[in-house]
Amino acid sequence: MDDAIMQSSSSTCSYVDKDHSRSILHIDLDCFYAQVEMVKNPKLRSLPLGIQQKNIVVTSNYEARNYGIQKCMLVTDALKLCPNLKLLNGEDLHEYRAASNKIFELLLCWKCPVEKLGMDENFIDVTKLVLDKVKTDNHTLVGHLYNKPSTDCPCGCHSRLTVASQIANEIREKIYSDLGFTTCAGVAHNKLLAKLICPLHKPNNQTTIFPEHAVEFMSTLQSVRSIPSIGLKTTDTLISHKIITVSDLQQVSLDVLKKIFSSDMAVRLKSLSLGEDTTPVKQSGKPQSIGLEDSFKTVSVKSEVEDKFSALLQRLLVLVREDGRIPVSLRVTLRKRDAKRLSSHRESRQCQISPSIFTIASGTLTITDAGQHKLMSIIMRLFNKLIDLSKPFHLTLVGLAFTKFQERMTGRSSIVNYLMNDISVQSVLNLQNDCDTSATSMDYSAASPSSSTTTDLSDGEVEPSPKKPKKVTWIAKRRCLSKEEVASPSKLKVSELRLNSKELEKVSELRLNSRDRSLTPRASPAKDVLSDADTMKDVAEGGHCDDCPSYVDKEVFNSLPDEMQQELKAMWKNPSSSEVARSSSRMTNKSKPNTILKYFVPHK
Ligand code: TTP
Ligand code: MG
Repeated sequence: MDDAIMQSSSSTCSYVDKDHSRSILHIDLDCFYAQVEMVKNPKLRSLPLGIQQKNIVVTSNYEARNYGIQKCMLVTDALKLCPNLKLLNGEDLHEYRAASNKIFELLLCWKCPVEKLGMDENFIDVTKLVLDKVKTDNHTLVGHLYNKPSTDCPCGCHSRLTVASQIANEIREKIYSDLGFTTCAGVAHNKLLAKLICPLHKPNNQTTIFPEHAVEFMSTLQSVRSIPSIGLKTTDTLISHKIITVSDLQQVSLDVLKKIFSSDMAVRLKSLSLGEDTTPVKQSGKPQSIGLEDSFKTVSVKSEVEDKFSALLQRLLVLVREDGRIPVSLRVTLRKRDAKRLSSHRESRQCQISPSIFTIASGTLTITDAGQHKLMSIIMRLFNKLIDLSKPFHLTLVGLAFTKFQERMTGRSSIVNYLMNDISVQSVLNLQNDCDTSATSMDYSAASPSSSTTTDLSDGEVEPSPKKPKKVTWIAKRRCLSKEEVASPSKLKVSELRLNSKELEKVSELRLNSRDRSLTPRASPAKDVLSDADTMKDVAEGGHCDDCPSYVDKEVFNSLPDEMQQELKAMWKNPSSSEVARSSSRMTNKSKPNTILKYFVPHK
């Protein structure tokens, strides 16, 4: 590296001034796919085992690693190193995903923020837990420590991280005893160091690093690419300026970096090189999209593409069922090979789909043959838009992903939130006969999840994004809705809630759209949504909860989440304070979005 752009990093010694208050764990499963197979079939443990995807060994157990087998090695090369290598096909990720979810759920038991990173890694912010425990007893560090401390840090981080190492050990033991998986853990005061220190003693071990050794540890990393948030493009730019190792990055002056990158980026790169990272552990929820891809040599015939999509769809539907949310958007991806240029590129198209393609049976998301047929026709329509079939085409990958979802159940505390998802869907339905043709030129950009994909709203499958209810958009789209598409499984909530006659009476001059209700998928006749006649009569018979008005169906009431029951009870006690009542009072204010008002349509 040029001397001219180097500077002494004396500031790197001032770790004492920095904030070390957090205690972060990074937990990584050992040889994950191979372990899943070994847990399933313990006889495999004593064999060198490789997990094969296409012609690559994506991972292997540590027995196989003793032969020099590395991740992502060609099968042919791996077999040269270890002719006895037992190979299992790992292209179906189903069981790996299931194991990953179980681990994540187990980690939630510690009641700390858990951030899932890929399938076999998780961050856990145990700061609060540590603060509770650090006051008691003397603590001994568990596992390895990256360098012995010369002096104690005045902020007390050594004690805290020592306690964190005990918690890491406790968590790892629990994962092993409950699920049978061995793990590695990194313990540090930030995510960057926890992740980077984690693999230092593999497998089945853990390492802690104190803040004072951050700079020195980072300087041991050979490539700037080792830093997780530095991608390929940034690496290339750094290398083009002869900044190759993390040590180079530590020493280059901030001014020089600012000439290459934006000011913020330069500061971030500098901080990372010194092992500084303030990003929080963000509690993970369900994934934003669920997708699968299949790559192959070349496919140039439409019927073959259809077969590939059909197989992919079957596997994707299994994942969606496990997830439990109702998909409302579907994306198709193709990788096209340009034979002349010897290059490939990806293209995607997506469209919104009706939640009514899916049904709920005994609380489980299901899809009928007709629904699958419908999805296949949507997929092939998107495919036709991506490919000009009048010309030859060569594909090397097809992908399918559900990219937006509608929650079926919410744990949210407000009854208004509970109704919100339905509101967005039902409003589309209710607008069926209320066309505003002037809205056809509306901007649909809100529906586009990313610039890399094309949102195609010209397809028949149109539903608004539940999170972004835009009335005008729905109006513009509603003409595309076919009859079978207008039912919404989410309306089950309405039927279960049974907004009753008394509530409806409060909503003078309004009625629930009976046509929509008759299309509710799961509802049994007994529990179906109210008919027009029902809306005007007291629906409840039989027992009633003590605090409920007589017209409330006790069974339905009891099936609601506790917080919602409480909210309803409070509302019945004091109607003026309730969300529903507040919503009711806004009945005539059409400009207010997301109120219960949208549930109802005025009599024509
Ligand atoms: P890793 O955590 O990188 O590897 P690992 O868990 O198998 O091994 P280690 O003990 O070193 O942590 O990846 C997790 C899983 O992801 C791995 O078991 C297989 C899969 N994987 C791929 O599918 N493709 C890849 O390129 C890599 C690196 C992993
Ligand atoms: Mg791993």
